[in-house]
Amino acid sequence: MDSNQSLFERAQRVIPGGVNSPVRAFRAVGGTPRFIARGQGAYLWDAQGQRYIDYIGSWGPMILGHGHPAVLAAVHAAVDDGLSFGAPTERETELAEAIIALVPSVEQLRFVSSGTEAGMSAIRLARGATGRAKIIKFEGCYHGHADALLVKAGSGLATFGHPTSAGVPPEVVRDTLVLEYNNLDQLEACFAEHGPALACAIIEPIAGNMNFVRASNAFMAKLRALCSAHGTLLVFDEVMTGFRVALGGAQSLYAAAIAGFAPDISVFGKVIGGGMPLAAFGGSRDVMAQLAPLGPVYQAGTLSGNPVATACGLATLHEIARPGFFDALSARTQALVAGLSAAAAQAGVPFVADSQGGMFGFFFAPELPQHYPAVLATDKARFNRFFHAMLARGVYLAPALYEAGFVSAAHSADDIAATLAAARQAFAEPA
Ligand code: KE4
Repeated sequence: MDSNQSLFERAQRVIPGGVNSPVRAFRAVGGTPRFIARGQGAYLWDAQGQRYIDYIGSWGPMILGHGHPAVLAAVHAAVDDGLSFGAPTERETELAEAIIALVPSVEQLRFVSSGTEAGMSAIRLARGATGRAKIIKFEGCYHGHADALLVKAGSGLATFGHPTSAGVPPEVVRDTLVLEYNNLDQLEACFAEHGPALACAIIEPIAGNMNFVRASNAFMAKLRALCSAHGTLLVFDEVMTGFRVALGGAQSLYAAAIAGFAPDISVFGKVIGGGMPLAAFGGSRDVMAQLAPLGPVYQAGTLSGNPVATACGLATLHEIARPGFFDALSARTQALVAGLSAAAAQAGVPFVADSQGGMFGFFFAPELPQHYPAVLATDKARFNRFFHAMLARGVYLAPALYEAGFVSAAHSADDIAATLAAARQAFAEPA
């Protein structure tokens, strides 16, 4: 069996960086990426037969763990009926109905094949529905790699984006205004200056793409109020948080805390595909009526609503909607986070952690960051050492400081205990 290193060297000869998504290359943490041979339950096995407790879960989709029998049965049955038709199927309607039943703010939705495609389409829809060009995003939030969203500007008042990626011309990001997450003053100032020109504000309600940073209720309430006052659409990017932090997504948590709260457009992915390429964006009937073939906003996709992916997603949603699922998942994740904090405290290591539902994050810092600059100020070197100390002990955490972690329903109390035992040793390692 080839080693991870030999597989990595071979992959790099034919695939840029040896990976099909940059974060997989371990460049943030160093070392050799693990080439995964298979997954089962809470575990992954790499090409060398090494088993890991998996806290990435394919970056969120695998909320049931790998190889859930009901999901595999649904996928096998769908495969036998055909891989793709390019024509409508009943199961697309079933999955749309299932999602809409769980998310009151969504009356209609459209399936696509990735979170990027869903986020990109949501922005185009917001611009088409409002006839406006400018959009707000927040520093540290990631909404996929569509040009207009691949922007990271300096802090400070809404500024013209400076693309972090080559190939994104200035004219494409001219209308992308980047604000500091949780910064009420910047929000007020931006709407005061640009309000009538703002098509939408897109936000990760819990920012998993800067590890784990919550938008405060005050900030979210203000964002909602300013969007409503200026006719700007509030776009909730729930690709990561949807059906992960709660059955109704992060928006269900804000709706419980803020009277009448609801986003105008929601973006979903990851969990709703159960590990297959499937994402969606949705909103009110009026907004969604702007989409072709009904309205002037064009959006399309050869594999959108793919029959195998919808079977996988539907089976996954069916399982997570069972009574008690999220209570159990939340309790398991909270036990992990509390145990990590206790182990770090015992070792005298500055460490903070947080979780919601089956999503968690942690920082080597004295307190939880509230925005991207604070995340940047945490101890990244210590994070990287901890990552490798855990990997060496068979615990696979996200290989980057700016990523969240995920617990599945397959993670047992013994898996959490084994993780905490490894963490106690890792925290004790000399800095
Ligand atoms: P995809 O195009 O990767 O399916 O989704 C893009 C996306 C959109 N919105 C949010 C909030 C997301 O987290 C993502 C994708 N997340 C990353 C990990 N943080 C996917 C992993 C990767 O890039 O390989």
